[in-house]
Amino acid sequence: MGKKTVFSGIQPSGSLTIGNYIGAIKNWISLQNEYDCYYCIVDLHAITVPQVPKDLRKNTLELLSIYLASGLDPEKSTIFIQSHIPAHAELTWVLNTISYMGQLGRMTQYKEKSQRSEENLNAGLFTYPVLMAADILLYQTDLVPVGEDQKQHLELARDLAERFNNRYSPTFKVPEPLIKKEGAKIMSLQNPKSKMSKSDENENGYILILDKPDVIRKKVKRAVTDSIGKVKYNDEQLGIKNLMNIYSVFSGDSIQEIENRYGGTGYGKFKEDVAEVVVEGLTPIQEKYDYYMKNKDYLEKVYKQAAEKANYISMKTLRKVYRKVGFIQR
Ligand code: ATP
Ligand code: LTN
Repeated sequence: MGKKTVFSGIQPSGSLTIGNYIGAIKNWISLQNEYDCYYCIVDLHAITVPQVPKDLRKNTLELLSIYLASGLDPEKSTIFIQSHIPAHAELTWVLNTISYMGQLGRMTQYKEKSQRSEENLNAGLFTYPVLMAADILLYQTDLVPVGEDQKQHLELARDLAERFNNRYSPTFKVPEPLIKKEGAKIMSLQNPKSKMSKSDENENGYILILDKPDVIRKKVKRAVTDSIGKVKYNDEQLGIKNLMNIYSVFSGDSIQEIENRYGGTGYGKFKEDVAEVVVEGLTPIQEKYDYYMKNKDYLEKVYKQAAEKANYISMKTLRKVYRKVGFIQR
């Protein structure tokens, strides 16, 4: 009783990178004891770009296995699949009616994605952040742990909550983003000016959570750095800065400790050690992942049980909303 609520989600749209792990999942784990946490697999969001149905099913179970293997605990957190809870789509519709086209058109992610697929632009991509707002607001969420790139969407969720509350009467909690400074934005290993992204065409740009040790070593070795040759944390050396962030998150060592240790050794040894801390961090996750993927019955038990709670809580909010906008009780 009295615990604050946390909500976050990831799309089951392909293999996760260490950017997703560091920016999202890793932070979620530490919140489990203190908060009432909802961790969602947002499959409704995933279909805003074309998906092969059988791959989407597979990716969904893979993502659930990664959640569990990383340390999300179904005894502590509600780990569920978005499409299992009808209230998400239903609240989205209501929120669509108070969303301004202009504001949605200014969303950076929408602008980027719409430039990439100009001829086949679907309306789901446009209202994507409204669905995200519905996810968050249904659970009366206090805190939303995400990477830096989701900040603008969070701002929209807050605007919609306030707009609804003002237009009708207080209904939604206004959520706060929780963005960790270290690792909020892990950059591409090939271009440290752009975000590490699983949709990068160059696979050397990202490390996947499920990449094998040798692949990780190879990718880190090829990571773009500079000709300065000194391991120092600053904006002149974005590649090195990014590798230091990765090292720091996986080892728990501070940036200062890393600078002291490698300041005089050059990049070769530093990169080798970066690869090793990443391998060390990911190996136990990969082992547990294989275990969960072999236990589909267990996975089913987890998401079905969680859906019951998510459904109960989300319906409480949806009923209020429907009453306030003037719908007759079902
Ligand atoms: P894509 O790269 O295909 O556009 P994505 O990797 O951003 O997708 P999402 O499902 O959109 O994947 O993001 C899931 C979570 O991971 C979000 O909280 C997001 O902020 C975080 N995240 C994604 N990439 C990074 C990154 N490079 N650094 C830090 N956090 C990240
Ligand atoms: N848009 C988010 C995924 C997402 C989400 C959410 C995150 C969907 N619904 C609710 C936090 C809370 C992304 O990371 N691309």
